[in-house]
Amino acid sequence: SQTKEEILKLLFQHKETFISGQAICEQLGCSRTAVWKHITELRKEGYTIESVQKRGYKLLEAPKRLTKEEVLANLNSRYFGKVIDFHEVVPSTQKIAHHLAEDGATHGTLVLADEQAGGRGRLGRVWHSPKGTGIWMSLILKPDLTINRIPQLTLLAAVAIVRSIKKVSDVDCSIKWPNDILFEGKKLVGILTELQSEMENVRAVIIGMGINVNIEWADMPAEIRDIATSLKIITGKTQSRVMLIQTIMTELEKLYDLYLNEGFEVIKPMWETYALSIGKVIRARTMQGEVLQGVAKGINNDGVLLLEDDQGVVHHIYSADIEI
Ligand code: BTX
Repeated sequence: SQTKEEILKLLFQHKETFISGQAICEQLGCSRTAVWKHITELRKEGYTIESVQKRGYKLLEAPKRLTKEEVLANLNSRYFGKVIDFHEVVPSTQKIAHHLAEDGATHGTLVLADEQAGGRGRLGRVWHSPKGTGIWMSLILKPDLTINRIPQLTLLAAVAIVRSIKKVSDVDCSIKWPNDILFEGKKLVGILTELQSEMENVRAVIIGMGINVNIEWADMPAEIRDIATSLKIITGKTQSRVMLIQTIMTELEKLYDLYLNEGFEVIKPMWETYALSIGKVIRARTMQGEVLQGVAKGINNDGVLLLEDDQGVVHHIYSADIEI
């Protein structure tokens, strides 16, 4: 129920301290008996909650499950992730986000799942999203931007995620244009940006983010074992999905505001500091199946990749798979 969720949020916010039953009642406008009833239910769900007379309640331990209350409890953003649509298991958060966006979901709504049974990448590829081990989420944005600027949002999201991973897990990763975040050549994060538009007008943008947080090597499907990694594999430690989601929401919002105020020009140099392929010989397989080889010169102000072939011709690449 709504009240139970609110109580849980308060308990997470006061994690190290006691919060009195009285304070909970006053904040939520419910009775002491109601509070006590919900605390009992939460205990049944696996929360260890200490209660001491005259001091109140203190959350000692939460089940390892991902919950939206824990994410919301200490979220410092203004819009991003302030409304969370959480699911234990879904086919794809991307699909749900599309429906919600059509039904008028607000800017910054986040669809989050503990497991995806039909997670997808670009061109209908599979994105493996095993239970309890990763961050599988889709952020709904309602930007006032023209269609040609939308690819910039993928690059912006990549910067925000790289920075958040550094903050939370102290891991330095790089970005492979356009949508992969790698660590030592292995894929840690995939980003899928999709949009809903009417003629030239963007109605909604959905940024899908798949982050391998605590997936272990042994649990990876065979087909990605050689190409994928996770924060746990890299650091040897279980990492907090909650903290990473919270950090990504704030970082992403900060960069997005900056982007709206000052344009992609300010995001571009940030992106370039993490970019992997600039100055290197790469092969680009475009979505039309064309293969181009040459030196990656960088990206232009639209976020388009510039590739110079051995004749000195510079090609503009809008979307492709890159081999380095
Ligand atoms: P992509 O098309 O660039 O990459 C897909 C490829 O990545 C697959 O063909 C496979 O080789 C590899 N792969 C699949 N699963 C994993 C994994 N867990 N870790 C590393 N490599 C993998 C990338 O597409 C964009 C992925 C976005 C995923 C998010 S999750 C939340 C949202 N919902 C949804 O269905 N998709 C997005």
